[in-house]
Amino acid sequence: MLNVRTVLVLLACSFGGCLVHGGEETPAPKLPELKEGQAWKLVWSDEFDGEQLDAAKWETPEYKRHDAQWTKRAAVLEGKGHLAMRTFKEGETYFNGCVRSKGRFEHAFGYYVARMKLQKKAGHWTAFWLFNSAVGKVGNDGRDGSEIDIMEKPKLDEKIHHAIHWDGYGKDHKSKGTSVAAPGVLDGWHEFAVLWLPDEYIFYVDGKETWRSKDGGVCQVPLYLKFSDEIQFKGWAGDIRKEELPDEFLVDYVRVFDLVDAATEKPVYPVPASSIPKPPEAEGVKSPAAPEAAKTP
Ligand SMILES: [Ca+2]
Repeated sequence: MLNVRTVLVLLACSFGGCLVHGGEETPAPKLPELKEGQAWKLVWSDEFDGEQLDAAKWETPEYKRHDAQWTKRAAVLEGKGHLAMRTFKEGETYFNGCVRSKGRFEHAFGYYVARMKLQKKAGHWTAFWLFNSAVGKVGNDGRDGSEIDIMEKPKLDEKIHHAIHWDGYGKDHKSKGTSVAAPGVLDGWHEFAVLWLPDEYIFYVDGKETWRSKDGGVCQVPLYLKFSDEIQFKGWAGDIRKEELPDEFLVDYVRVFDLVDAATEKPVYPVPASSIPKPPEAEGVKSPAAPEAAKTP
């Protein structure tokens, strides 16, 4: 029999699109206001339910990254509907991780939102970002590829960092970023998002606009999604060697929405095709190999 709370949750869900997993209620994200005749259409998501990270959506690269080792063991589902991104030490080696939708989902434009609970210890930083190897193309500003840092959290303060990087990571590297106030961000769950339009990026924390940017001329090519943790002993997040580990950050969901015409459900702007090769249509037809990315920065 339905109790009163269940009925209330079901009612709330039918209007707001919330989900209940792991016995915990997930509120629907606060999507930006729509113009007359427009709607949001969910095009990709992961709720992180179950026990195993979905390999059809994510890869988990393993290599030395700054002063730590990225390992699959640091990017796991913790069984309560969350992705747990862990930071730990074994012997003298620090481990953390990365998940990325490379080769699975690469998209341009739309609203990208994740609900996250941040780390508790200093000396490492959380990031939710969009990337592909085209960021390395020098010239044409960032239109031919930009790194979009939806959020980075390097310090245990009440701020969130947003940034755009383009034209590689060498002498031609350009970037623009900002730190914004985010009261209470170290406690509980928070939403981090970017609305990527063809002519502007608009960043959000908990559904409130925090920054607008047209830096780099706005990326026009599909990017993949990444969640990562990073450690630099002498970096902007402080020195992790002074901290007691383990630590972690959690991701409750990530969702990508296209801004569409409410009547036709077609995006209101042309969305460039993904560069992910399609499977062969007929037997004997070989699909082209995926272009190998340059060394991921
Ligand atoms: Ca460029």
